[in-house]
Amino acid sequence: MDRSYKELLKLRRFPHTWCPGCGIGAVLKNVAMVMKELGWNYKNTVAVSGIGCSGRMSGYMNLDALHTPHGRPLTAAEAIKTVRSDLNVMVLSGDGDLASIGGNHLLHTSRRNPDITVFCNDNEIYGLTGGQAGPTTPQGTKTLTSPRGEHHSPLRLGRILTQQAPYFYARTTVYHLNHFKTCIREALLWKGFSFVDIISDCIELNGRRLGFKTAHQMFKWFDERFHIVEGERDQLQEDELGIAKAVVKEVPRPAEKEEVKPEIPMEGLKPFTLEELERFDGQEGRPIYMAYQGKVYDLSASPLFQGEKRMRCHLGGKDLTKDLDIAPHGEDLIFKFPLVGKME
Ligand SMILES: Cc1ncc(C[n+]2csc(CCOP(=O)(O)OP(=O)(O)O)c2C)c(N)n1
Ligand code: SF4
Repeated sequence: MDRSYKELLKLRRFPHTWCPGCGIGAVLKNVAMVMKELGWNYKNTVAVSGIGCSGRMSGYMNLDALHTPHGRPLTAAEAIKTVRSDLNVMVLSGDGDLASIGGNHLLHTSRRNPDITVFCNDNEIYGLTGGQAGPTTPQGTKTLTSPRGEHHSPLRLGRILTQQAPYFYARTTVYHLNHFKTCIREALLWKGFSFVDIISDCIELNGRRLGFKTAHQMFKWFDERFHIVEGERDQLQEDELGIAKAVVKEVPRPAEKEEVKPEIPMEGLKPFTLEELERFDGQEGRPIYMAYQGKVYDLSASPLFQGEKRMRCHLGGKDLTKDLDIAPHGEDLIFKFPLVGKME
Protein backbone atom coordinates (compact mmCIF):
# COMPACT_ATOMS: atom_id res chain seq x y z
CA MET A 1 0.00 0.00 0.00
CA ASP A 2 1.26 3.45 -0.89
CA ARG A 3 1.88 5.26 2.38
CA SER A 4 3.45 8.36 0.84
CA TYR A 5 0.42 10.40 2.00
CA LYS A 6 2.15 10.39 5.42
CA GLU A 7 4.42 13.17 4.12
CA LEU A 8 1.38 15.37 4.54
CA LEU A 9 1.02 14.57 8.25
CA LYS A 10 3.06 15.96 11.15
CA LEU A 11 3.95 12.53 12.47
CA ARG A 12 6.29 14.07 15.05
CA ARG A 13 3.19 15.33 16.85
CA PHE A 14 1.67 11.85 17.04
CA PRO A 15 0.16 10.10 18.91
CA HIS A 16 -2.80 12.37 18.29
CA THR A 17 -5.31 13.35 20.94
CA TRP A 18 -8.38 11.62 19.47
CA CYS A 19 -10.07 8.68 21.17
CA PRO A 20 -9.51 5.21 19.67
CA GLY A 21 -12.20 4.60 17.05
CA CYS A 22 -12.98 8.30 16.52
CA GLY A 23 -13.87 9.09 12.88
CA ILE A 24 -11.68 12.21 12.72
CA GLY A 25 -8.56 10.12 12.03
CA ALA A 26 -10.24 8.66 8.94
CA VAL A 27 -11.05 12.16 7.68
CA LEU A 28 -7.46 13.31 8.12
CA LYS A 29 -6.00 10.22 6.48
CA ASN A 30 -8.28 10.21 3.45
CA VAL A 31 -7.93 13.93 2.82
CA ALA A 32 -4.12 13.46 2.95
CA MET A 33 -4.31 10.49 0.55
CA VAL A 34 -6.29 12.42 -2.06
CA MET A 35 -4.12 15.51 -1.65
CA LYS A 36 -1.07 13.35 -2.32
CA GLU A 37 -2.69 12.02 -5.51
CA LEU A 38 -3.42 15.56 -6.67
CA GLY A 39 0.02 16.94 -5.81
CA TRP A 40 -1.25 19.27 -3.10
CA ASN A 41 1.42 19.91 -0.46
CA TYR A 42 3.01 22.48 1.86
CA LYS A 43 4.16 24.55 -1.12
CA ASN A 44 0.70 25.17 -2.51
CA THR A 45 -1.88 24.45 0.22
CA VAL A 46 -3.06 25.99 3.49
CA ALA A 47 -5.34 24.28 6.05
CA VAL A 48 -7.63 26.15 8.42
CA SER A 49 -9.57 24.82 11.42
CA GLY A 50 -11.78 26.13 14.19
CA ILE A 51 -12.17 24.73 17.69
CA GLY A 52 -13.28 21.23 18.67
CA CYS A 53 -11.87 17.72 18.44
CA SER A 54 -12.26 18.09 14.64
CA GLY A 55 -10.61 21.50 14.81
CA ARG A 56 -7.35 19.81 15.71
CA MET A 57 -7.00 18.38 12.21
CA SER A 58 -5.12 21.26 10.61
CA GLY A 59 -2.48 21.12 13.37
CA TYR A 60 -1.63 17.56 12.34
CA MET A 61 -1.16 18.42 8.68
CA ASN A 62 2.31 19.11 7.38
CA LEU A 63 1.16 22.40 5.85
CA ASP A 64 0.96 26.02 6.83
CA ALA A 65 -2.08 25.84 9.07
CA LEU A 66 -4.28 28.18 11.03
CA HIS A 67 -6.18 27.25 14.20
CA THR A 68 -8.78 30.02 14.49
CA PRO A 69 -11.20 30.96 17.28
CA HIS A 70 -14.36 28.85 17.53
CA GLY A 71 -16.61 29.28 14.47
CA ARG A 72 -14.21 31.45 12.48
CA PRO A 73 -12.27 29.16 10.11
CA LEU A 74 -14.27 30.25 7.05
CA THR A 75 -13.49 33.92 7.60
CA ALA A 76 -9.77 33.20 7.81
CA ALA A 77 -9.87 30.83 4.84
CA GLU A 78 -11.67 33.34 2.64
CA ALA A 79 -9.21 36.06 3.65
CA ILE A 80 -6.23 33.85 2.78
CA LYS A 81 -7.75 32.96 -0.59
CA THR A 82 -8.47 36.62 -1.29
CA VAL A 83 -4.85 37.72 -0.81
CA ARG A 84 -3.18 34.52 -2.07
CA SER A 85 -5.38 33.23 -4.88
CA ASP A 86 -2.48 31.03 -6.02
CA LEU A 87 -2.84 28.81 -2.91
CA ASN A 88 -5.26 25.92 -2.39
CA VAL A 89 -7.22 26.68 0.76
CA MET A 90 -9.17 24.09 2.69
CA VAL A 91 -11.05 24.09 5.97
CA LEU A 92 -11.08 21.04 8.24
CA SER A 93 -13.51 21.42 11.12
CA GLY A 94 -16.55 20.10 12.96
CA ASP A 95 -20.30 20.46 12.51
CA GLY A 96 -20.59 22.45 15.75
CA ASP A 97 -17.83 24.84 14.75
CA LEU A 98 -19.07 25.33 11.17
CA ALA A 99 -22.85 25.21 11.56
CA SER A 100 -23.55 26.50 15.07
CA ILE A 101 -21.30 29.35 16.24
CA GLY A 102 -19.93 29.62 12.69
CA GLY A 103 -23.33 29.24 10.98
CA ASN A 104 -23.58 32.84 9.87
CA HIS A 105 -20.18 32.64 8.21
CA LEU A 106 -21.26 29.43 6.49
CA LEU A 107 -24.25 31.25 4.97
CA HIS A 108 -22.30 34.22 3.76
CA THR A 109 -19.04 32.59 2.75
CA SER A 110 -20.92 30.06 0.63
CA ARG A 111 -22.95 32.92 -0.87
CA ARG A 112 -19.76 34.72 -1.90
CA ASN A 113 -18.45 31.47 -3.41
CA PRO A 114 -14.69 31.76 -2.80
CA ASP A 115 -12.63 28.91 -4.20
CA ILE A 116 -12.17 27.01 -0.92
CA THR A 117 -13.07 23.47 0.16
CA VAL A 118 -14.63 22.66 3.52
CA PHE A 119 -14.39 19.21 5.10
CA CYS A 120 -16.93 19.04 7.90
CA ASN A 121 -16.43 16.15 10.32
CA ASP A 122 -20.15 15.82 11.08
CA ASN A 123 -20.36 13.64 14.20
CA GLU A 124 -23.77 15.16 15.01
CA ILE A 125 -22.59 16.25 18.48
CA TYR A 126 -20.30 18.67 20.33
CA GLY A 127 -17.53 16.16 21.04
CA LEU A 128 -14.77 18.15 22.71
CA THR A 129 -17.00 19.71 25.34
CA GLY A 130 -18.63 16.47 26.49
CA GLY A 131 -21.34 15.39 24.03
CA GLN A 132 -23.93 18.20 24.07
CA ALA A 133 -26.59 18.36 21.36
CA GLY A 134 -25.44 20.49 18.43
CA PRO A 135 -27.10 21.93 15.32
CA THR A 136 -26.95 18.65 13.38
CA THR A 137 -28.00 16.28 16.20
CA PRO A 138 -30.94 14.21 14.89
CA GLN A 139 -34.27 14.75 16.63
CA GLY A 140 -34.79 12.31 19.48
CA THR A 141 -31.05 11.66 20.10
CA LYS A 142 -30.13 11.29 23.78
CA THR A 143 -27.20 13.58 24.57
CA LEU A 144 -25.67 15.19 27.63
CA THR A 145 -28.02 18.15 27.23
CA SER A 146 -31.04 16.19 25.97
CA PRO A 147 -31.24 13.10 28.21
CA ARG A 148 -34.82 12.42 27.12
CA GLY A 149 -34.02 12.93 23.43
CA GLU A 150 -33.20 16.06 21.42
CA HIS A 151 -36.34 18.14 21.06
CA HIS A 152 -35.45 20.25 18.01
CA SER A 153 -35.09 19.12 14.43
CA PRO A 154 -31.57 19.50 13.00
CA LEU A 155 -30.24 22.01 10.50
CA ARG A 156 -30.30 20.45 7.04
CA LEU A 157 -26.93 21.61 5.75
CA GLY A 158 -27.60 20.08 2.34
CA ARG A 159 -30.73 22.15 1.89
CA ILE A 160 -29.09 25.36 3.07
CA LEU A 161 -26.01 25.02 0.91
CA THR A 162 -27.90 24.23 -2.28
CA GLN A 163 -30.13 27.30 -2.22
CA GLN A 164 -28.08 29.50 -4.51
CA ALA A 165 -26.14 28.30 -7.53
CA PRO A 166 -23.29 27.75 -7.99
CA TYR A 167 -22.92 25.14 -5.25
CA PHE A 168 -21.13 21.92 -4.43
CA TYR A 169 -22.47 19.90 -1.49
CA ALA A 170 -21.43 16.30 -0.94
CA ARG A 171 -22.64 13.98 1.82
CA THR A 172 -20.61 10.90 2.64
CA THR A 173 -19.53 8.92 5.72
CA VAL A 174 -16.24 7.73 7.16
CA TYR A 175 -17.49 4.17 6.55
CA HIS A 176 -18.17 4.46 2.78
CA LEU A 177 -14.48 4.85 1.95
CA ASN A 178 -14.47 4.78 -1.85
CA HIS A 179 -17.37 7.18 -1.97
CA PHE A 180 -15.70 9.35 0.66
CA LYS A 181 -12.53 9.63 -1.44
CA THR A 182 -14.50 10.47 -4.59
CA CYS A 183 -16.21 13.29 -2.70
CA ILE A 184 -12.88 14.60 -1.39
CA ARG A 185 -11.35 14.55 -4.87
CA GLU A 186 -14.28 16.23 -6.60
CA ALA A 187 -14.53 18.86 -3.88
CA LEU A 188 -10.82 19.72 -4.04
CA LEU A 189 -11.03 20.09 -7.81
CA TRP A 190 -14.25 22.15 -7.78
CA LYS A 191 -13.74 25.80 -8.71
CA GLY A 192 -15.66 27.73 -6.08
CA PHE A 193 -16.99 26.96 -2.62
CA SER A 194 -17.28 23.22 -1.99
CA PHE A 195 -18.54 21.54 1.17
CA VAL A 196 -18.16 17.88 2.10
CA ASP A 197 -20.47 16.82 4.92
CA ILE A 198 -18.78 13.74 6.37
CA ILE A 199 -21.03 11.77 8.70
CA SER A 200 -18.58 10.56 11.34
CA ASP A 201 -18.57 8.96 14.77
CA CYS A 202 -17.83 10.31 18.21
CA ILE A 203 -17.83 6.90 19.79
CA GLU A 204 -16.98 8.07 23.29
CA LEU A 205 -19.37 10.92 23.92
CA ASN A 206 -22.20 10.14 21.51
CA GLY A 207 -21.98 6.50 20.44
CA ARG A 208 -21.78 4.96 23.90
CA ARG A 209 -24.74 7.01 25.11
CA LEU A 210 -26.71 5.70 22.11
CA GLY A 211 -25.82 2.11 23.11
CA PHE A 212 -23.00 1.35 20.63
CA LYS A 213 -20.14 -0.63 22.09
CA THR A 214 -17.65 -0.06 19.27
CA ALA A 215 -17.01 2.42 16.46
CA HIS A 216 -17.63 -0.39 14.01
CA GLN A 217 -21.18 -0.80 15.31
CA MET A 218 -21.70 2.90 14.62
CA PHE A 219 -20.34 2.47 11.09
CA LYS A 220 -22.90 -0.29 10.49
CA TRP A 221 -25.58 2.09 11.72
CA PHE A 222 -24.42 4.67 9.12
CA ASP A 223 -24.75 1.96 6.51
CA GLU A 224 -28.36 1.33 7.57
CA ARG A 225 -29.25 5.03 7.69
CA PHE A 226 -27.76 6.07 4.33
CA HIS A 227 -27.40 4.78 0.79
CA ILE A 228 -25.23 6.03 -2.06
CA VAL A 229 -26.84 7.72 -5.06
CA GLU A 230 -24.79 8.00 -8.24
CA GLY A 231 -24.74 10.62 -10.97
CA GLU A 232 -25.33 14.34 -11.21
CA ARG A 233 -27.85 15.65 -8.68
CA ASP A 234 -29.28 19.03 -7.79
CA GLN A 235 -30.33 17.90 -4.32
CA LEU A 236 -29.80 15.00 -1.91
CA GLN A 237 -32.53 13.49 0.23
CA GLU A 238 -31.70 13.20 3.93
CA ASP A 239 -30.86 9.47 3.65
CA GLU A 240 -28.74 9.87 0.49
CA LEU A 241 -24.97 9.98 0.13
CA GLY A 242 -23.85 11.67 -3.06
CA ILE A 243 -22.82 14.93 -4.67
CA ALA A 244 -25.23 17.76 -5.38
CA LYS A 245 -23.76 20.44 -7.59
CA ALA A 246 -24.85 23.22 -9.88
CA VAL A 247 -23.02 25.78 -11.95
CA VAL A 248 -24.40 29.11 -13.06
CA LYS A 249 -25.08 29.33 -16.75
CA GLU A 250 -23.61 32.52 -18.16
CA VAL A 251 -26.37 34.64 -19.68
CA PRO A 252 -24.86 36.92 -22.35
CA ARG A 253 -25.52 40.53 -21.54
CA PRO A 254 -27.32 42.58 -24.20
CA ALA A 255 -24.89 45.02 -25.80
CA GLU A 256 -25.30 48.45 -24.26
CA LYS A 257 -26.66 51.01 -26.68
CA GLU A 258 -24.76 54.25 -26.83
CA GLU A 259 -27.08 57.18 -26.42
CA VAL A 260 -26.86 59.47 -29.42
CA LYS A 261 -27.48 63.09 -28.55
CA PRO A 262 -29.37 64.96 -31.27
CA GLU A 263 -27.25 67.51 -33.12
CA ILE A 264 -29.05 70.85 -32.93
CA PRO A 265 -28.42 73.36 -35.77
CA MET A 266 -26.88 76.57 -34.44
CA GLU A 267 -27.89 78.85 -37.29
CA GLY A 268 -31.00 80.86 -36.66
CA LEU A 269 -30.46 80.81 -32.88
CA LYS A 270 -30.47 84.17 -31.12
CA PRO A 271 -26.87 85.22 -30.19
CA PHE A 272 -26.17 86.23 -26.55
CA THR A 273 -23.24 88.07 -25.02
CA LEU A 274 -22.33 87.24 -21.41
CA GLU A 275 -23.83 90.60 -20.31
CA GLU A 276 -27.09 89.88 -22.14
CA LEU A 277 -27.26 86.42 -20.60
CA GLU A 278 -26.85 87.88 -17.11
CA ARG A 279 -30.15 89.71 -17.47
CA PHE A 280 -32.04 86.37 -17.60
CA ASP A 281 -31.41 85.66 -13.93
CA GLY A 282 -34.94 84.61 -12.85
CA GLN A 283 -35.30 87.65 -10.53
CA GLU A 284 -38.56 89.65 -10.41
CA GLY A 285 -40.32 87.30 -12.84
CA ARG A 286 -37.56 87.37 -15.45
CA PRO A 287 -36.87 84.06 -17.33
CA ILE A 288 -34.02 81.79 -16.17
CA TYR A 289 -31.48 81.19 -18.92
CA MET A 290 -28.29 79.19 -18.61
CA ALA A 291 -25.43 78.65 -21.06
CA TYR A 292 -23.70 75.32 -21.60
CA GLN A 293 -21.05 74.59 -24.24
CA GLY A 294 -22.00 77.65 -26.30
CA LYS A 295 -25.79 77.08 -26.19
CA VAL A 296 -28.38 78.93 -24.11
CA TYR A 297 -31.22 77.01 -22.48
CA ASP A 298 -34.43 78.24 -20.89
CA LEU A 299 -35.04 76.69 -17.47
CA SER A 300 -38.02 78.85 -16.51
CA ALA A 301 -40.77 76.28 -17.10
CA SER A 302 -38.96 73.39 -15.41
CA PRO A 303 -40.56 72.05 -12.20
CA LEU A 304 -37.03 72.11 -10.77
CA PHE A 305 -37.27 75.91 -10.63
CA GLN A 306 -40.87 76.46 -9.44
CA GLY A 307 -42.24 77.52 -6.06
CA GLU A 308 -39.66 77.24 -3.25
CA LYS A 309 -37.24 75.65 -5.68
CA ARG A 310 -37.13 78.93 -7.54
CA MET A 311 -34.42 79.77 -5.00
CA ARG A 312 -32.19 77.87 -7.36
CA CYS A 313 -32.54 80.64 -9.89
CA HIS A 314 -29.18 81.96 -8.64
CA LEU A 315 -27.96 79.63 -11.40
CA GLY A 316 -29.76 81.81 -13.95
CA GLY A 317 -27.90 84.18 -16.25
CA LYS A 318 -24.63 82.23 -16.05
CA ASP A 319 -22.42 80.15 -18.28
CA LEU A 320 -22.16 76.91 -16.30
CA THR A 321 -20.08 74.88 -18.75
CA LYS A 322 -17.24 74.22 -16.29
CA ASP A 323 -19.60 73.26 -13.44
CA LEU A 324 -21.77 70.92 -15.49
CA ASP A 325 -18.81 69.12 -17.04
CA ILE A 326 -17.82 67.81 -13.61
CA ALA A 327 -21.38 67.33 -12.21
CA PRO A 328 -22.53 63.66 -12.28
CA HIS A 329 -25.83 64.09 -14.13
CA GLY A 330 -25.79 67.75 -15.10
CA GLU A 331 -25.02 67.31 -18.76
CA ASP A 332 -27.85 64.80 -19.34
CA LEU A 333 -30.30 67.06 -17.58
CA ILE A 334 -29.54 70.25 -19.49
CA PHE A 335 -30.43 68.82 -22.92
CA LYS A 336 -34.03 68.40 -21.74
CA PHE A 337 -34.57 72.20 -21.52
CA PRO A 338 -35.72 74.30 -24.50
CA LEU A 339 -32.87 75.80 -26.50
CA VAL A 340 -33.27 79.55 -26.92
CA GLY A 341 -29.97 80.86 -28.18
CA LYS A 342 -26.21 80.58 -28.62
CA MET A 343 -23.29 82.36 -27.02
CA GLU A 344 -21.38 84.81 -29.15
C1 LIG B 1 -16.43 31.12 21.77
C2 LIG B 1 -16.44 29.71 22.27
N1 LIG B 1 -17.62 29.17 22.65
C3 LIG B 1 -17.68 27.90 23.07
C4 LIG B 1 -16.53 27.15 23.12
C5 LIG B 1 -16.62 25.73 23.63
N2 LIG B 1 -16.49 24.75 22.59
C6 LIG B 1 -15.30 24.24 22.22
S1 LIG B 1 -15.42 23.09 21.03
C7 LIG B 1 -17.10 23.25 21.00
C8 LIG B 1 -17.96 22.40 20.10
C9 LIG B 1 -17.23 21.75 19.01
O1 LIG B 1 -18.08 20.92 18.30
P1 LIG B 1 -17.72 20.41 16.87
O2 LIG B 1 -17.30 21.52 16.01
O3 LIG B 1 -18.85 19.58 16.41
O4 LIG B 1 -16.40 19.55 17.10
P2 LIG B 1 -16.16 18.11 17.71
O5 LIG B 1 -15.54 18.36 19.03
O6 LIG B 1 -17.48 17.41 17.80
O7 LIG B 1 -15.24 17.49 16.74
C10 LIG B 1 -17.54 24.21 21.89
C11 LIG B 1 -18.95 24.58 22.09
C12 LIG B 1 -15.32 27.75 22.72
N3 LIG B 1 -14.17 27.08 22.72
N4 LIG B 1 -15.30 29.02 22.30
S1 SF4 C 1 -14.58 12.97 22.15
FE1 SF4 C 1 -15.58 12.13 20.37
S2 SF4 C 1 -15.04 13.51 18.69
FE2 SF4 C 1 -13.61 13.88 20.39
S3 SF4 C 1 -11.87 12.57 19.94
FE3 SF4 C 1 -13.22 11.44 21.30
S4 SF4 C 1 -14.50 10.24 19.94
FE4 SF4 C 1 -13.56 11.83 18.73
